[in-house]
Amino acid sequence: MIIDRAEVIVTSPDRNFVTLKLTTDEGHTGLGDATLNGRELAVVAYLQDHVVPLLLGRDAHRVEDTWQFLYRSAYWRRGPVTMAAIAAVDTALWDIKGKAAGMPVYQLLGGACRSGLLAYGHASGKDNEELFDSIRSHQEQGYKAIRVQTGVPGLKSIYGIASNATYEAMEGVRYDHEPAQRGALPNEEDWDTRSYLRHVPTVFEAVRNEFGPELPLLHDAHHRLTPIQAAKLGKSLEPFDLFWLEDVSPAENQEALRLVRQHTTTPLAIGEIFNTVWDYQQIIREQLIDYVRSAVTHTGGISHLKKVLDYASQYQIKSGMHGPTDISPVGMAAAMHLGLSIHNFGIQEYMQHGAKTDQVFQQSFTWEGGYLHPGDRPGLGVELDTDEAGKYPYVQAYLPYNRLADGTVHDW
Ligand code: CS2
Ligand code: MG
Repeated sequence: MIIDRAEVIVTSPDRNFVTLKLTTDEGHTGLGDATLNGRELAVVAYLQDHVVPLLLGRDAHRVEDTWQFLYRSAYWRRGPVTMAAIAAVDTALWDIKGKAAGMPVYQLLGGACRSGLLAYGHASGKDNEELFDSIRSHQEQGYKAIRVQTGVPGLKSIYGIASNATYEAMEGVRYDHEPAQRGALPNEEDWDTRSYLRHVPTVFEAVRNEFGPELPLLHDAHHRLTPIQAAKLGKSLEPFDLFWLEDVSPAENQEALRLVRQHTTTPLAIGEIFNTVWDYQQIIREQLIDYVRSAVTHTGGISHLKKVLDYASQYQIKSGMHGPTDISPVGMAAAMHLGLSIHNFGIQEYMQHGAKTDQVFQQSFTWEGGYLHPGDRPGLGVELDTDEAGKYPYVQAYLPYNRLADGTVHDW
């Protein structure tokens, strides 16, 4: 079964998506998500100019060999652009293999280890009243686990707050549909760690008082704290029994987590900006995290992320796959198939895509009682309507960045 067609499809229904579509001489098609938020066109060029010529004529069944060929023959390895491109090819080949075998991908990966995937949603609010409303609306939508993001007094707009005024002006699209804003330049946001560290524990205390001790609560510190600040936050949140605290400190310095571990038992989740197993080696081996946050789309596809999660399972570290709206419906489907088949599944992030996106991507997953299931259609169970996709050309968009009060650039 030979790959005889490879298309890189860019569409921007509610936000920009990059999808690789492979077609074989037997008529099977496979889709792979290659969306790298705010840098989409770099992956388009990598695929179109460098990878597509290498795929035509290849045996579509040789998934692992193709992975190794694309990774090693590139000479320049790792990194977000390369690994998103390889991920798209890998995912598309698993989709084709499932269709050729007449099986959903999770069956090829060893079958289901559970009946469904616990998922969490994004509740947020400028203040506690708005936050409580957002938590209730997520519970009404069926979520059994909820990520809590809060505004901080004195800061105009910070990560994760759906109703920041600036965003409502943007075509009426609520923030929780998309962190990257369409426009020629990125928006600047303000940040102050001391006011954040003072405020966040009071919010979790209020949430626990309002919603009780059982509800699994998650929080994303989004890479903004120094190791000792991260340790302080983890410790101050211990009374509120978080499911996880995410991206507490920029993860380039993996040793930093040793200091955090020394001071707190709050579970730690890291990895959404990692791209290979080598980014995890030290923090897994030293038991410095509890959840692997990588997405299939950014970590070399199903084949490579499975290797990361198999390695993590030896340390009882679980999956917590990245699933915001900049992971396309194809990337989400791949995450669900992998998540259903591994033993060390922890939880799946699930931010719901917009209505236009659901028109472009026909999906067969289910969401019931707080659990996701990829469905049992052969392959991944997602098809892309190219006519519908053609209605939404690419729109330049950037993620915001941060500056401190003295003008210093800070992690966003
Ligand atoms: C976030 C993302 O969902 C998360 O955990 O960290 O929203 C992240 O900001 C975006 O994916 C960036 O593109
Ligand atoms: Mg995150």
